[in-house]
Amino acid sequence: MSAFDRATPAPLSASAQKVQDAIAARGFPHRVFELEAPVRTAADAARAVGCEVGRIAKSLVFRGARTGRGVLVITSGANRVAEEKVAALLGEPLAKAEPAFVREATGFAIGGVPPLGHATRLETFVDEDLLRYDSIWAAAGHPNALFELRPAELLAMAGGRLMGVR
Ligand code: 5CA
Repeated sequence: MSAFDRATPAPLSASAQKVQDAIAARGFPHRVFELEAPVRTAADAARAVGCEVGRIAKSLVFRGARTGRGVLVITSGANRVAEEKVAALLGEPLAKAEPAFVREATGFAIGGVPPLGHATRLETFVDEDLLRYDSIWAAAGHPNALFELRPAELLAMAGGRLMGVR
C-alpha cells in the first residue's frame, strides 16, 4: 500500500488549499496530496512517497543579514546548503530565519513551506541537482501536504536562479 492509498482525498487543510489554489492560478495541473501523518523533513517525505531523498525539494528560508529580505533556497533533500555560495550570489551574508520570520515572509510554517504562493516576494535560488530527476516532490503549505512536479516546473513556479547549492 502506498502512502497515497491512505491519503484523504478531500478537503485539504486551509494552508494546503492555498497552495493548490496558487498552483491552479499559475495554470499548472498538479494535485496536492495530504497525508494522514506529517512529513516535516525531507527524509520523512521520501519515506512516505517511496522515493530517494534527493527527489524531495526542501524549501529553506533565510534572511539577508544586511537588508533583512527573505531568501528562499530550494534544494535537493540530499544536499546541505553551502550558505557562502548563496551569499556570494545574493551579495550579502545569510542570517538564520526564525520561525516567526518564515511565517511572515512565506505565509506558511516551517515544515510546510511550499515553492510558490508566498506572502512576500523572496529572493529565490534553486539547486541544479534537482534537474537530475524526472519528477520531484515539494511541500504544499502544511506538514502533511506534498505535490509532485517536474524540476523545470519548479523553476518556473518559484521563479528562482539556478545554482550549485552544495
Ligand atoms: N514537509 C517537509 C518535506 S517536503 C519539509 O518541508 N521539509 S523541508 O526540508 O523543506 O523543511 C524543513 C526544514 O526547515 C529543515 O530542513 C530545516 O532546515 C528548517 N527548519 C527546521 N526547524 C527550523 C527552525 N527552528 N528555524 C529555521 N528553520 C528550521
